[in-house]
Amino acid sequence: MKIIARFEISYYQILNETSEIVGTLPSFAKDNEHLLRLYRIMVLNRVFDTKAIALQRTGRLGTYPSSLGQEAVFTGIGDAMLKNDILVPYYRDYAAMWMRGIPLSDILLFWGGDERGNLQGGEDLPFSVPVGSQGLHAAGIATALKIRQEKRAVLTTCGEGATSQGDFYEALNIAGIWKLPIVFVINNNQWAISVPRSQQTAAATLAQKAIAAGFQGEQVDGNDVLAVRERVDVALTKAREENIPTLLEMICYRQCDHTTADEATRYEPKGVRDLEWKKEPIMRLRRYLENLKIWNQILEEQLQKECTAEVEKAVQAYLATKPAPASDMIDYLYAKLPHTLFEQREQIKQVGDQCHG
Ligand SMILES: Cc1ncc(C[n+]2csc(CCOP(=O)(O)OP(=O)(O)O)c2C)c(N)n1
Ligand SMILES: [Mg+2]
Repeated sequence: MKIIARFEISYYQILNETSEIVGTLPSFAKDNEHLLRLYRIMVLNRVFDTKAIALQRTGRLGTYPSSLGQEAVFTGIGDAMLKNDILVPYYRDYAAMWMRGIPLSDILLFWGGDERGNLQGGEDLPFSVPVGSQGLHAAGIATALKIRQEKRAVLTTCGEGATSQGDFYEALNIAGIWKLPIVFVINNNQWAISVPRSQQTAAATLAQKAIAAGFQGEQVDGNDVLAVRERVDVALTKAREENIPTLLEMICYRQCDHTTADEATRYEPKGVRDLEWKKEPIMRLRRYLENLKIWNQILEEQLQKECTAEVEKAVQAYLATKPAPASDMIDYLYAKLPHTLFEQREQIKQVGDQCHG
């Protein structure tokens, strides 16, 4: 017997739970303005989530999945991506979407649902509610970029539950064998609705799922925005420059119900959330900024006010938006409408016009 292959999975952390630097400080993190920008976006993300839940509870928004406790993952991703890269998200990546130009009011419109008398997904948004299928779409896009020899990367996200879906493995496999310019990010928030990570897979890490596909997987502290930003940047550069795919497993915790339609107290063991809260990303960075003497209570209050005003503006725009015509659900699917859908479109239009008329 001889060993013919060995594999290791690394875990990356830069800013630890008690806000101390424990890893090599990347150059972006030596720029105070950059650190403040990351902090502001995470706070905006949290204020937005709080408001969206309030809208749902008062009957003005459909079902909403919060990103509470996961802000560092999506902020780090949004910050590391270049404008030209392509994000193929799932459904909690609000910070990344916002940083890439999607207005907060559009995110609200997406989740608007029937409560607003609107149709779910009435806006032409580049995100939907996939669980694991988006990896294949992302691999397809990455294939196109490679064929066209464009120096751009695709980044796709999913939850840890999604990694049990067959499509996920197929996407990794093709990314490995075709050497695609792609980064897979798993937001491992420990829960897939009521299914805990421990019941999702017998594998020691989710990152190691990349090994079978022939490329590197690594774990990153998903509560550490510095580590997230750095590892995503490294992975995107490898994708863009060398067509090397990477899988990043971000370790964090879902500090909220799965969605507003869920009640986690029915299945979540008592005390775990509080324990995990000690690692949460926003206070962690805030303490670090305070230690650097570039943040204080006055600036915090000012930021909270600014974020509230920005979210309020988005809410007003959302509430003032007329419901999209029902025929939109056909109109934005094809460049040229297939003739078999003409009749159906007419019927939808008539019913829709009656509803909205
Ligand atoms: C193919 C498919 N199966 C099941 C669902 C129902 N569903 C929606 S979200 C979800 C849990 C996903 O958990 P995870 O991937 O960990 O992401 P998280 O919601 O925790 O961010 C499930 C099972 C779905 N939308 N699509
Ligand atoms: Mg999950």
